[in-house]
This record gives sequence, structure tokens and C-alpha cells, in this order.
Amino acid sequence: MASIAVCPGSFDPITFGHLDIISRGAKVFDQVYVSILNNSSKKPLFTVEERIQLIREVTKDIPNVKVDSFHGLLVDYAKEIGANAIIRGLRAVSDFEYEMQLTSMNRFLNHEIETFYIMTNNQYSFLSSSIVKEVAQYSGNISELVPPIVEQALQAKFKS
Ligand code: COD
Repeated sequence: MASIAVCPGSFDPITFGHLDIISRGAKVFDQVYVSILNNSSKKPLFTVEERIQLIREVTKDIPNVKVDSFHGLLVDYAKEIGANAIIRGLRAVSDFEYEMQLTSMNRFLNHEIETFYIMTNNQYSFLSSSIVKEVAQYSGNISELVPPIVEQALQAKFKS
């Protein structure tokens, strides 16, 4: 049986930290879905379509990665695509409390889906989409934090 994992998130936008866990996850699982939560109550900088395009572009050399979006509960979506694993990244102790809550709730909702954590690469432990957006907004250098296509997309957003 093929192992299918979902790597869910907001990815607003994708950073080198995300890319690191996606590519490492893709070495372990047969298929990895990078899936964006389509949540109408949040006000993201990039639309779901824009985020899908950016992720597709930066993961195009990883053949077993698929990019998608979902509404509603993650466990229901995972079941729909046949995934029995969730991949999440862990940056610091501060992530732990939220991640524990998320994993416990997902296990409560569907105990057949296991969550796997990948420790961040040290060089990305301080990196988040919010921090990148803040630095980009004030024209700071983000070239080592996001792929070039994402850097261009951020510059275009803040110019307009
Ligand atoms: N290094 C390593 N990993 C990183 C880094 C980094 N620098 N930056 C981010 N990551 C990891 C995050 O830890 C996460 O695992 C992943 O990358 C995506 O990050 P984000 O911030 O884009 O994603 P989140 O935290 O906004 O995603 C939240 C979900 C969409 C997963 C969650 O809200 C969800 O599942 N919602 C659906 C509703 C649901 O099922 N709720 C019940 C469970 S609570």
C-alpha cells in the first residue's frame, strides 16, 4: 500500500522553512499533498490560487508532491485523499503547545491518522510567513528566506 501524507498549512506564502519539511517528507512518503486551508474567515496576503501556483513552481522538481487546497476539517480531507499521515514542522518549544493541541484534536477526531513531526533545519528555526511578510513590507532583504519567485511575488504585492 502506498504511503500518502498531507502537509497542511496556510503557506501565506511558502518559505524555505516549509520547503525544507516538504522535501524531507517527500523522501519518506510515497506521495505528499501540500494542502492549503481555504479559510474564508482569515485575511491572507495571497489568494489560495496564488499560493497554489507559488508552491507548484517551487516544488516542481519533487515528483511525488501534489499541491491542493481544502475546506473544513483536516482529518476529513485526509480521508478523502487516502492519506493516513499528517506531516508538520517543529521550529521551537513555542510551537509545541499549539502542535500538541492540533495533533490531539486530530487524533480524537480520527485515530487512524498519525501525525509526524519534522524538526526544522537550524538555519530556518526563526522563519515564519508572517516575519517574511513584515520584512518584505519594509523592503528588507528576504532572498535567503524564500525562493526567488516568492520574493518577486511579495515585492509585487507590496508595490501595489
Ligand atoms: N521550519 C520548519 N517548519 C516550518 C517552518 C520553518 N521555518 N515554518 C513553518 N513550518 C511548518 C509549520 O510548523 C507547519 O507544520 C507547516 O510548516 C505549515 O505552516 P503554516 O504556518 O503555513 O500552517 P498553519 O499552522 O497555519 O496550519 C494550520 C492548519 C491549516 C493545519 C490547521 O489550522 C488546520 O488543520 N485547520 C483545519 C481545521 C481543522 O481540522 N481543525 C481541527 C484541528 S485543530
